[in-house]
Amino acid sequence: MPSLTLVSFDACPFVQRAAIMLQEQGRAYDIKYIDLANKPDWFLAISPSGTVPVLEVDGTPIFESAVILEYLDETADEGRLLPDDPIERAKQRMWITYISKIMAKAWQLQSAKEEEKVRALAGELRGHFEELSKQLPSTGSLWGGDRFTMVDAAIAPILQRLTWAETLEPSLALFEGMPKVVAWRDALLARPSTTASIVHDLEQRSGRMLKNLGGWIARNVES
Ligand SMILES: N[C@@H](CCC(=O)N[C@@H](CS)C(=O)NCC(=O)O)C(=O)O
Repeated sequence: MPSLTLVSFDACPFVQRAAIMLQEQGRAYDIKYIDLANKPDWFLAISPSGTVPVLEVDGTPIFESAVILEYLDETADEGRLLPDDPIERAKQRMWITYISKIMAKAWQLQSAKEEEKVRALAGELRGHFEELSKQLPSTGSLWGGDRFTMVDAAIAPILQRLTWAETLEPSLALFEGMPKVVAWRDALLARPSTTASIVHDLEQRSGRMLKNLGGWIARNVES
């Protein structure tokens, strides 16, 4: 098996996608944390867009979280997550792309300084979750029913952060009236791979980071 090193920033949901996949597969890996505010030269040499995650495979860098997920799936010992049928594979890839766009909006909601902007983004996010809700199966609480899929790995970090955002500002009601999405969120947040893929105090650290950025939802967080 090749040696795997995940180049990481501890609060990054895109890194967490890769860490969830590694945890689900039970693979051994090292983590190298970098400071995104002060990117080292060795990092910029392997990540042309300057973003984490990067997965180093025996020293070869792979960047872009969705590509890393696919690499890990293709090299799994057993239990591939992407199905054999090309249409079913395309469906997972297209919803992962959709979710990646939601992640950008979720970050804007967490860091926006004005309440009005936060409320508008919350409305847009509710629309996206309604769309996802229509795709969820009628039985089981995961994207694939009882089966964990790559879509689950891709969305878990953002469902986790938006749940933390709601703890700070319950009136956001991001999942109100969407029982299937709530069950999906609860199942993913309770999964060992979700908890094991982050530093244990990330919720508190993220709250302080958002407060320092002037985020409206974090206005009451103690610094
Ligand atoms: N499309 C990229 C997005 C990764 C991304 O935006 N990572 C953020 C941290 S969460 C980053 O590295 N930002 C650094 C920067 O933009 O300077 C992926 O899926 O890997």
